[in-house]
Amino acid sequence: MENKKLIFSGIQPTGTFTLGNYIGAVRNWGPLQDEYNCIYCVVDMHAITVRQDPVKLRQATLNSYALLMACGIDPEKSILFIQSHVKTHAELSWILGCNTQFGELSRMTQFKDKSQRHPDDINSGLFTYPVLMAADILAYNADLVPVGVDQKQHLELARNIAQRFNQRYGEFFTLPEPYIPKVGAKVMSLQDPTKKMSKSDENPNAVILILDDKDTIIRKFKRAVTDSDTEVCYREGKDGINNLMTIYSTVTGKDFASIESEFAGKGYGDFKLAVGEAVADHLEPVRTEFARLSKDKEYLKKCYTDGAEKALKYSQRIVSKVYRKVGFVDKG
Ligand code: ATP
Ligand code: LTN
Repeated sequence: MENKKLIFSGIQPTGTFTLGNYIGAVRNWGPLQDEYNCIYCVVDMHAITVRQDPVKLRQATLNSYALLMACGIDPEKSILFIQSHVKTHAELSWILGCNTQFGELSRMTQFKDKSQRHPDDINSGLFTYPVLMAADILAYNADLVPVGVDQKQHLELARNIAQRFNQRYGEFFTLPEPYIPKVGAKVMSLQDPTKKMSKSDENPNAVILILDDKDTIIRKFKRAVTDSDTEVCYREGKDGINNLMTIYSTVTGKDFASIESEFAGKGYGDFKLAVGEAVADHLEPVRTEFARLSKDKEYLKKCYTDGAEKALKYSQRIVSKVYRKVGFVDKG
């Protein structure tokens, strides 16, 4: 690979990507390919920290892979693979887990949220989830990690684990930096704009899926919860409108001031319709490309097989050095 900074990121195949996943993370991954060496993966091992139906997980993993390509990730430019195909992630995860404190993991807000939502299955994988995420990143010594703001705490933990390892065993890991977009780092639910838009929301009207058709997208935006005011402007307390303005701004490239003047004197109805249309039009090429790619199973298979091979080769070099550093005997 060329001598550029290295980007790593991953997404869980827990369903179709939402507009939040798209705006906060995935849409930024494609443009980074020209400036950086990029490694992206579908994190199926993370997905099973919450119960999954095996048949659905397999399908969702393949769909997520094709969706990433449809969103502009080019397997010729980036290494694009499926996490469980590359054994070094699990291997490094064990070592990093032995350098992570129980107390640190107990403070993770995602663990607290998810264990509250699934009280009958607080498994140890859910608890050590951030260790596997640190392994994903550190197995490549990545410099930058493009994610939405909800992943910031996990990234800070990854940095702390790397730092501790370096102190114990000598400088080795690069400390990864989060790469969080200035606008759209946290897209909110359309039904409760104080809550993050999430794949696992049980209310379908709260979430725009990037494969929703135009009518569905417009209908969901029309029903979006706003406030009793009438003015389209970005202001504290107007969570619903702020969220719609953020979405509109990221898909049209317009700033808040020009959005405010565009809708001055118009009602929320006009604004919601405009947001719905802009989002649907923006996502149209993704839907078309996804439909095309999904038919070509052989091509997809070739891409993820090649991707896994490259990822293994790259990470194996790093993980075997880690094995040596911690005192494991060379296999010869
Ligand atoms: P789940 O509901 O299954 O936990 P999720 O929707 O939170 O899933 P992830 O696969 O955990 O999605 O996240 C993939 C990427 O999308 C991460 O970088 C995450 O920060 C980002 N992301 C997720 N939701 C949002 C959101 N509402 N706004 C901005 N970015 C988001
Ligand atoms: N935890 C992340 C997904 C994820 C990830 C990673 C992101 C797993 N491994 C490595 C960046 C880098 C999430 O839930 N969004």
